Amino acid sequence: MQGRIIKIVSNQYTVLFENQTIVNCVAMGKIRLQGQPVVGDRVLAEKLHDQFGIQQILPRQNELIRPAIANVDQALVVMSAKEPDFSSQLVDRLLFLIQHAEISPVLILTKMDLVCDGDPLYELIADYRRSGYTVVLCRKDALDEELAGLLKDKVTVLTGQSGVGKSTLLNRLNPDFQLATQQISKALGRGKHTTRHTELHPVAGGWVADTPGFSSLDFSFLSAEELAWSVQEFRPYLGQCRFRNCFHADEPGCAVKQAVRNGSISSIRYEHYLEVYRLIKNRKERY
Ligand SMILES: Nc1nc2c(ncn2[C@@H]2O[C@H](COP(=O)(O)OP(=O)(O)OP(=O)(O)O)[C@@H](O)[C@H]2O)c(=O)[nH]1
Ligand SMILES: [Mg+2]
Ligand SMILES: [Zn+2]
Repeated sequence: MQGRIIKIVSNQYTVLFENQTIVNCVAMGKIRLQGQPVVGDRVLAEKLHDQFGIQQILPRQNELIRPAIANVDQALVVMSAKEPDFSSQLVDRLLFLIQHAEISPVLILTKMDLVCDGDPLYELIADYRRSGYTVVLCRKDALDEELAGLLKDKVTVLTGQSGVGKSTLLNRLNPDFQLATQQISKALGRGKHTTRHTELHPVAGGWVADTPGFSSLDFSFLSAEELAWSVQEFRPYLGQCRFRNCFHADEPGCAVKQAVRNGSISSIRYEHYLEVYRLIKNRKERY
């Protein structure tokens, strides 16, 4: 039987089969050769005695490392306007990692009820929209119709820092949910991350993975070449630089820098690219 892993808790794999039944499975020893199964994996499973065993992980269409998930149609970069403060540096770093995985990103701004008209944040929002990103604004006590429309018939992963309101969004979209959110867990005296595991939930006619918020991002597996390719806005200009191995930093005749100068590429995104580029370069120099 073929299915998709929708939840993993220690050695228990919850699989949604093609006939829409949801069954707890164990992983057979031989699939360890294929690496660790992750949420979103398409798998083949068989009934053995009284339980189902996952026999094979089918090839992944795409995958993210943190949160660990495979085969998603899109990733929502969830960032709060306030509490924690909006950081376009963090958003851009997430965008680079998501685009590196060839997943399409959508930017979701939560807690817009905490922002006044005329806040400088609106300039940043306009900058993302000019760059071609879809930006959805969300607030407490509002209908999220636009967001619901984006989720229909798709598999979506939520990514973003702890406390930005990922679980709150899903609870609002589906009032049947009772996903734990930060206030509740504070009362329980738990640690910083309220959501403890990645899980796909049926929401608004699609499947959405709530994930634990991250506390740091990892660029250690990315080369400088891969980074430049991970900036969506650079792609039309790559290959037009004077030097074939241009990193769009100090080189003359750089088509990317020219596009930044004439406003076709956001200078904010370019600065954030340069920061990560230097991180990667300095890491190399240390070895
Ligand atoms: N004012 C306001 N508060 C919000 C909004 N969305 C979420 N919050 C609050 O933000 C806090 C954190 O929300 P969570 O949904 O737990 O955040 P999370 O992203 O799931 O956090 P982790 O599970 O730790 O990654 C909660 O106290 C929410 O009530 C919003 O739109 N407006
Ligand atoms: Mg959560
Ligand atoms: Zn260049």
